[in-house]
Amino acid sequence: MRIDLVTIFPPLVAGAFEHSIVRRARDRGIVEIYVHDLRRYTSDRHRTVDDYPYGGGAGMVMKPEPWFRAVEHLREQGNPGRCILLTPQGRRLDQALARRLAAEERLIILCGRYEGVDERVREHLADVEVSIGDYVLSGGEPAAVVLTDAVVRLQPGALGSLQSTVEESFAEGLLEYPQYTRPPEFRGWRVPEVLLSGDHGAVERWRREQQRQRTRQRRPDMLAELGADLGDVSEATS
Ligand code: 9D3
Repeated sequence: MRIDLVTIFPPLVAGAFEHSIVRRARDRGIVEIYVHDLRRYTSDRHRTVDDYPYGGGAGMVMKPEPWFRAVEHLREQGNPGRCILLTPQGRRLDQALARRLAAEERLIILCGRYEGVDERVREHLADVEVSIGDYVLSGGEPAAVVLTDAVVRLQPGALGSLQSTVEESFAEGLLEYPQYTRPPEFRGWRVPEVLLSGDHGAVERWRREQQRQRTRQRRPDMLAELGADLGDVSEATS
């Protein structure tokens, strides 16, 4: 997979891809990631990327021309890919959307800034608008880091061991169980006895129960979704 990111702050995103799983996936040739400076695609002496909003109002709006020049230039090289505009008004990122984007050959990710991006960019350049959640960021760059991480780790071979993928998909839909490592007692807080017992069946049951309790207490919305999914399955098979 190839990912191109366009931003006025390349260093803000580039550093995030030089460590950990994304770094390893790049080193292994599983994913190619390129970060492009939007200002390279301006044509005036001051490399202007924003301007005053028509109709007035506070703040600046990002001009359309540099975005179109950047994406059209990138698309001259091979696969047109899917163009994603990161914006607070986009579709909320979840694991299902991450999976769908991870299946693309190529993504071109646009990071907006200022008060917004000229509407013609979302209408005529972006294929999809994505938000990472209901909180205010200063720009699309942190969202681009989040989206890229979610998509890269889904690429076949990106995770070290097959184990992690299997366990992850098995546990999907529930929160994680509590995890412990040595020492067995730390400042008087003991690791639950069942984990020290060596009884693998009991450990498995305890973890499942912890997952269910935790999910019920903290994320009842996830249980509702899981229930709906099971309903779908039994309807389909009955
Ligand atoms: C304070 C300005 N807001 C007035 C309605 C609008 C606004 C514009 C641009 C708010 C934030 C931003 C910058 N954020 C993003 O570009 C962004 C974002 C986000 O803020 N939250 C979650 N996901 C994303 S993706 C891009």
